[in-house]
Amino acid sequence: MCLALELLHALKRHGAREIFGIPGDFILPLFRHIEANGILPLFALSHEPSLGFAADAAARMNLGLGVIAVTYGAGALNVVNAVAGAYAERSPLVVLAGCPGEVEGHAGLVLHHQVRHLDSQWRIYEEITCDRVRLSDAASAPAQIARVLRSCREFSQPVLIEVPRDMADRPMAAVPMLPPSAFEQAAVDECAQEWLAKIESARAPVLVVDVEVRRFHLEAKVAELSRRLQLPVLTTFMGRGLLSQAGLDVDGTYLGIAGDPHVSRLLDESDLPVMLGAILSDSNFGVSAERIDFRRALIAAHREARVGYHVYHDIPLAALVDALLAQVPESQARRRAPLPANTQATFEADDRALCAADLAPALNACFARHGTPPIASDIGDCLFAAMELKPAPLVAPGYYASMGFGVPAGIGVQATSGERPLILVGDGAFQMNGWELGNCRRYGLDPIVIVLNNQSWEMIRAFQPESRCADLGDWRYAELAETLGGHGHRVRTRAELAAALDTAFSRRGRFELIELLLPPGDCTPTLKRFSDGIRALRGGQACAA
Ligand code: TPW
Ligand code: MG
Repeated sequence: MCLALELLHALKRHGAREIFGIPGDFILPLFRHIEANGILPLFALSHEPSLGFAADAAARMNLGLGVIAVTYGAGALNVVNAVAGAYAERSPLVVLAGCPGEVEGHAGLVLHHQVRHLDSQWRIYEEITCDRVRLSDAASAPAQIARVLRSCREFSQPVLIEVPRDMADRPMAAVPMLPPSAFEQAAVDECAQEWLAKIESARAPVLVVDVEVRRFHLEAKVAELSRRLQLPVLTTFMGRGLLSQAGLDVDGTYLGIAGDPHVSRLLDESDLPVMLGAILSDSNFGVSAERIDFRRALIAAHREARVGYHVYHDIPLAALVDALLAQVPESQARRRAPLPANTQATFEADDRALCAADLAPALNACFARHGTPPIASDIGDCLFAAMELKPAPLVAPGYYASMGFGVPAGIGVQATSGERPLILVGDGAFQMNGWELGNCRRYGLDPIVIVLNNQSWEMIRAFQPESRCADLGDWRYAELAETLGGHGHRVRTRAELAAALDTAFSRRGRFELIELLLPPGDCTPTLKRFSDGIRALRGGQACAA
């Protein structure tokens, strides 16, 4: 077979289900093969950043690989921010990027889409990928593709595969499936033993789970581990929704000063946080009034495991969880009762004007009637509203925090899983790429989209009230929905919101956009506590959102 077909088959074998792409002449030969044989269906969107967000969300959702196909330079560089987000938040994304063929690269002319050097694209991607290959030699390409796809899975981070324009049709051997990278089982066992001894002698150990637990398919095993160890379990902000499908009610999501004090106390007063797959970011832990001392924690993430001052290298999270399970006997004891959930599910559908605090109760009540969908959220107050929802599978840029994630991420979730998602997005983020919804009809996608229209970049206003640039005006997003092929609802009161949600959840076929008219200056109780808390922690100084 040819290089393009072998590459597509290899992607599928490694867990890809579809490709999000925008063509250009350097990648057109590959697109011909993508379209002709249907090994992986193609979802063409409108703007490259959206490809990255959609594929990233697809990877997070389906626990496989997200794939994008873009042209040289203008295409690949247009998606850098989304790939950077996937790198930071550990999402396995494969970037198939076109590049010049061998002959044209040496013809003495600079080529269109070339920045500085022919390999500027490659150099820029060095910073945001964990492995890379340029397929300029068909003989060595199968082994190199295999290595790169293994890196993508094992580090759960983006990789770059450059496909020179003249290589797609070259004959190539099949791509082998490499065994997992070697690690020392004895080191993993010793680490597990050391961890368990620490847990045994701790006064108040607490398990904290974050995104790598999902990335490496460990939710069921970690739920079982927490049952056997009888430990309280928290998710991080970034890990909200984890374990919600593993039959375990977690004690809550750690939001420090912005969260439920009972939940925060579990971690703030713990002498031994046991952190599985945790990103030690400010959004996860900077909200602690106690300034968590990570030297007293057990931390496993990014193929490392820490115990106090020392570090075990090359410890895959999955191997460590297996070793812990092997060393902890099955417990007959019932798991201790988790803290009661503080998600409000009663909602008075009256004629009072909406405020941001109404969104979560209205949605929780709606989920009770219609079932809980997977959720894709943007950054902004909508993500704080998501923290007030009943835990559900959630994809959101909780750490890297790029606006523009929500709408394409929802498209990615439905494209890959077939499940109808709920998308939460602010008006500012919707302005960036909300029109991607126009692609839904072609692909038979019908997400439910909630636009929080507070006519402002409210997060910016929360941190710097004097900034006039945060005023966005009223764009009447519900009317845009009709133009883009969906149904729009513009709601002002609680009764209107409840009715729009019921219609949206029971009608299928087109996307449903519910525009919530919220007063500028209003925000969810969680964002209020978060911004007040951050300001207090930083001694009243203004900070960037
Ligand atoms: C790509 C900085 C973080 S939140 C925010 C900005 C500008 C305002 C969001 O407005 P929106 O939501 O969507 O109306 P809300 O609830 O605050 O009103 N550029 C990028 N990403 C980020 N995070 C910013 C700027 C930012
Ligand atoms: Mg806004």
